[in-house]
Amino acid sequence: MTETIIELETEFERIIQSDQRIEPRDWMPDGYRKTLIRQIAQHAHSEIIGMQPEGNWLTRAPSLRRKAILMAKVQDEAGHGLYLYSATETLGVDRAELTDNLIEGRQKYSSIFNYPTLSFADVGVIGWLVDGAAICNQVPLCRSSYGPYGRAMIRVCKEESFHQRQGFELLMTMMSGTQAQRDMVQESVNRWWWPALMMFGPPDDRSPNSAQSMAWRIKRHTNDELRQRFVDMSVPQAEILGVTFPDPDLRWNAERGAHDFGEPDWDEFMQVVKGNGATSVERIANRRAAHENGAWVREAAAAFAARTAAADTTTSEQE
Ligand code: FAQ
Repeated sequence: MTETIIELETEFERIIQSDQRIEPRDWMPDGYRKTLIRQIAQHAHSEIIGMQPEGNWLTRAPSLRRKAILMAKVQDEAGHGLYLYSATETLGVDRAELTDNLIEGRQKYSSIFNYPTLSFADVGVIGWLVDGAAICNQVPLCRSSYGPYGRAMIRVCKEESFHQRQGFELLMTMMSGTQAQRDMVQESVNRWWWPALMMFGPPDDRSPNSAQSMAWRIKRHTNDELRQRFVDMSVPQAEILGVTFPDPDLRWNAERGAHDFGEPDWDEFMQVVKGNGATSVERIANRRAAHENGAWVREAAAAFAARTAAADTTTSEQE
């Protein structure tokens, strides 16, 4: 028996070290399974809760075109949540259980969705910076060692890239408008910049999961590496737009070949992660209400499935 477990562990390690994929039916250590469930569920919840901040502007989009674009984007986020819940289900947990974990506060979702969307410019800035940060973090996850997660991420990333471009295009339009529109964009960038940097998670020396997740090749880069990549990517884009980031320490460091930047407020991050963000209570209350209001749909679908299965059994018995 012990020998068998050693053999299974050796085979698992061989697959990881040779950059192949672990698939649902493969043996995996309990810790690997738990880590994946934690991360993928948190990611799925983020996509679903992430529909709310932008959804807030659907009824007030300034034109039919902007409304259609926004509606399509918000629907895409729902799709991402569903692929990710499906990926989590391959690890042996039920989606209903994950939803309960979210609305009962037992599982997290991204800190970024606990901030309010105060102007329509926020729709553009979320597309540009939040989807931009999401892409930076998620492109390496396409090579995550767990097959269903990596494959789900490929489509998610394609759609997120499109979202990022729509955000940038919206902001370019506003920046070539009136002074009031330009001010609205800058004010929005000022509010979202630091929360966007926090999306990458705590600094590496305070990230308890990174080392093991990197060893298992679930994560491919540390939180700080990805944060740096995002800053370097965003600075030239801000110059093209004509906006600045609210960080007096942000400057090019020729020696490092990268930008130096200030420290995000990690106390604020911890507060938000603990559920004390500006909109934390509202986000979960909305999700809970949507779940409760959808109970009749789930019951109807289950009743229909049971009736169809019973009819199939009767037909096959008669044949
Ligand atoms: N917010 O040890 P680490 C999107 C927690 S999708 C809240 O570094 P790890 C699309 C972490 O869970 C955005 N909690 O953790 C969209 C852990 O707590 P635990 C979501 C956070 O897992 C765009 C503790 O802190 N993306 O935006 C956060 O190795 C627009 C210690 O941290 C993903 O989920 C945070 N920001 O690294 C939708 C990507 N950061 O569980 C709508 C996949 C950390 O031990 C509109 N996830 N924590 O109690 C990941 O890459 C990783 O999970 C990290 C965190 C990098 C987020």
